Amino acid sequence: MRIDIVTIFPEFFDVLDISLLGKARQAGIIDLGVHNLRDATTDRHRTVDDTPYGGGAGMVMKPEPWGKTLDGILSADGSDADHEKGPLVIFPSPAGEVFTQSMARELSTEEHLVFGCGRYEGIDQRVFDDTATRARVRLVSLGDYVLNGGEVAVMAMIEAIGRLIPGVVGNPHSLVEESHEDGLLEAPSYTKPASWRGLDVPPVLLSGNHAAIAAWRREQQLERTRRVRPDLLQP
Ligand code: 6GU
Repeated sequence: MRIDIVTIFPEFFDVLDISLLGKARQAGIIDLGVHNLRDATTDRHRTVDDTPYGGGAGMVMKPEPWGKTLDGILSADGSDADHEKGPLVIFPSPAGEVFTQSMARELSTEEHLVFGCGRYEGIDQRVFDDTATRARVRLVSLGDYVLNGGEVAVMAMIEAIGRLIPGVVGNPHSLVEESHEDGLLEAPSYTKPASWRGLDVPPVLLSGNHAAIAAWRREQQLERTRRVRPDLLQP
């Protein structure tokens, strides 16, 4: 998968060199490009924002540097009028659709993702409208709270998506038994020692009875989900 990120803080993404995703890049599974939005400015101060039309607090990101940067990324991929295929452009935004495990799974099958990180009060609306004439565009939110910019959100999305790409996580079975894959929270986990600080591992897990263990885990998942996230159990 090819991933391009547009940001005014390219150093933010230096950490993608390490850990699981760093290995995936070395293995050629993920090809990452980070683009500094300010490289597409023409003035001495490398200005990327301006005051909002109609007034109001804060600053809005100007369209021209976005247009120039996205033109370069999208034309390199031969994107054209056929936007069923080609790159998918994602703008992290608290005004977007909520990112979920099923969205991560869907996005992990894309060939080319482009993330546009906004800062300040947002990006000029025409950047979304213009990009949508050439590519699929989605606004995506991590949840109902506000971050200062899209960078942290993009980091979270790339980690969630990247680990679902075949070959990135060593043991694919570890992806099956985790929270949200079956619509429930995961069961608690234990390892040795069997007793620690007076706390014992639930005896069923030491029983060797695989059917009983599976039933216990299922019950734990249901109990946890009912208690912490009843919204997940609504039809
Ligand atoms: Cl994707 N961006 C920003 N700026 N704030 C957010 C968010 C995204 N998701 C939740 N809050």
